[in-house]
Amino acid sequence: MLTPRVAAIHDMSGFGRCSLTVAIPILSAMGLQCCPLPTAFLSTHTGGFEGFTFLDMTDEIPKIARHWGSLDLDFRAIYSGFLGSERQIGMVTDFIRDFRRQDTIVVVDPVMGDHGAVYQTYTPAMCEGTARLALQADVITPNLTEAALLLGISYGDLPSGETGCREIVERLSLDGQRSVVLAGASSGPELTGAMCFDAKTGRTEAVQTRRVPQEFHGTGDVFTSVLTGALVQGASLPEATRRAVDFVRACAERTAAEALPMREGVDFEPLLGLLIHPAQN
Ligand code: PXL
Repeated sequence: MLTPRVAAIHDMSGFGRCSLTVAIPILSAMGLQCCPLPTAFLSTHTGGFEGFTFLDMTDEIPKIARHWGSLDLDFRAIYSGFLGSERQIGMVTDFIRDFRRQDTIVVVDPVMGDHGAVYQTYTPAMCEGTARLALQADVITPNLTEAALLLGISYGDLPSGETGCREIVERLSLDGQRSVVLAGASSGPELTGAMCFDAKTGRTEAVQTRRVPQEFHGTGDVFTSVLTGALVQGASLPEATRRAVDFVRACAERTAAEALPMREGVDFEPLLGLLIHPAQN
């Protein structure tokens, strides 16, 4: 059987564990072929470092897409995340239009910010574009900051608690047309996880685990990479969300025990074995 392919449209940050340095190993461990389409190359991610380099790859994207098109590649998933410029929004939209087949799962992680703040390189026009790109998705995976931006409300005005998170995912579902997995949704003081609305069943479910009382960089990318991999493996949305929530918790527990600086991301590499697909052993 052909190893399923995932087109992963994210930046490559050389240090700090996020985007492609997370998506490639996670999808590979899950038995999937990750085909990276880099949006930018940075020396580090932008959260907590100063003086990072930023090589914009915008002009490469249509060339890569054209070459892949000439090879007739098909992808079981198209998974996009951090984008490098406003122009990339139209390019990623075109990529989805050109490569989407009947069984392709389109996951748009509407990466824009975290903890109530927008990332340094994300302009208001890029945030508007991200919302437009997210209209093409089968599944979106915002955190709370991104959910507020997509809803056009301020972070402080988000409805709170489990009921509030249910309301958020349902409002973001485009009348039930799009699945939404809200990352970082908490149903109680000792808990964290996600709230998911599944457009296939019309059901909203909280997927929770015990909270590790510390914040880490890059957990959104770890989360959505595992979720995407599990969906390609055939898991339902709530099952895929459970795998993602449990893996992020395992990473957070390990990283908290090692007291790594937040900006270095989660120490996920020694835990990749948890994701290995049984068929591969
Ligand atoms: O984890 C999201 C992300 C991805 N890529 C880059 C980032 C961030 C968040 O800060 O800076 C370059």
